[in-house]
Amino acid sequence: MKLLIAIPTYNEAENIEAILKATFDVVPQEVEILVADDNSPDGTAKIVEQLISSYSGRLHILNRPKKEGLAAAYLAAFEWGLSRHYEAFLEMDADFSHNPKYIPKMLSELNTHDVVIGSRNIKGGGVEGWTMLRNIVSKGGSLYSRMIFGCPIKDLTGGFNMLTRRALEKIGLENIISKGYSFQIELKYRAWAAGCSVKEVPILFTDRTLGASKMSKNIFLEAFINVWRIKRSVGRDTGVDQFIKFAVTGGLGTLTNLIIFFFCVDIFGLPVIQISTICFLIAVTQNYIINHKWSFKRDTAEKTLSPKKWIEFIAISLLGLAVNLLVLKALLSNFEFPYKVIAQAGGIAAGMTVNFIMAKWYVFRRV
Ligand SMILES: Nc1nc2c(ncn2[C@@H]2O[C@H](COP(=O)(O)OP(=O)(O)O)[C@@H](O)[C@H]2O)c(=O)[nH]1
Ligand SMILES: [Mg+2]
Repeated sequence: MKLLIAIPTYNEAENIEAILKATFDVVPQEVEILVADDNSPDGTAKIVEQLISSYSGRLHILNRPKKEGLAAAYLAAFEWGLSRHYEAFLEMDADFSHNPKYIPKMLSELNTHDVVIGSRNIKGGGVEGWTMLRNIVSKGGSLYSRMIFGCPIKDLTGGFNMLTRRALEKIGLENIISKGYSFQIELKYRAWAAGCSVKEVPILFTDRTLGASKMSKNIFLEAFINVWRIKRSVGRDTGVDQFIKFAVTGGLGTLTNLIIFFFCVDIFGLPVIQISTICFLIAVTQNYIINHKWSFKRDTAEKTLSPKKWIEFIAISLLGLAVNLLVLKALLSNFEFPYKVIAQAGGIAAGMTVNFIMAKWYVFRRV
């Protein structure tokens, strides 16, 4: 895949030459780099311009008149690449925080995914050289936005991300509202919300040794608030519609169960317990199929039905049943009910909620 590496720079004169060399050393021949410089006072752009001839067509520069923030630089770089022949894009810092050695592995994952994230927050990944505070800010930021978005990506704040042209088109760059660092969060969340398949690849992030970070308290606060604006702007619902569909599916399953039970037991006189078990399995299978194809269609990781997920779904259904019975028992032994069916309704509500959460976050979970 023809990859364009976009490197935004602001005062990276100390790093730029070395990072370009280190990157070109490890990537395939057809990979190119675009440096998007905001007229750095330290002359970063000059250095790049002098190197262009020695990389024979593989190095480009986008000179921007003034400092407009990370988001604007990346958006301009993406647009530059989209209007040319590139099929994939990589975001990367100029400061060696993102080790170019991970690029080939990320690129290979891009054959089967729309977005590949260099992730510090999964097994095998991590951060080196950061203060505890900076670590907490980054991890906390990822967790915070994950929770608000209801999105399972573990490293939402990171800036080492690869996206296909298709992913950028699905996101619709004109929709992006972030100006600063929340751009990284927004880009990934929008891609995921638009249905892109996302893969996290572990990376060891190393703090810069040269030059200064542009991260500040204001930038952090901006991101903190922006997460809510992004959520509103994307307008992805929080799962209420999924819950309703899930409940309808459960109702249909119960109906199927009762119909089969009626014919087998009441008409043909077959044994109650065995038939009831079979009815349960049939209803649960029906629920699995409808949930896969309808309630969680948006989220399902697998394109097709799978025996593994079917078994998982049976397991969570049994768990839901257990919760139902436990709550029923607890309610009956602790409270006085005029009708026991009220306690059963409570049990069903609890069981269904547990079931729904497990279905959404385990069985049908995407990523
Ligand atoms: N063009 C451009 N690049 C920027 C701007 N702010 C930061 N950068 C670059 O974006 C990358 C990430 O910034 P950095 O200071 O390393 O942030 P940190 O890694 O979060 O500490 C670096 O390559 C910076 O030079 C900006 O306003 N414009
Ligand atoms: Mg950096």
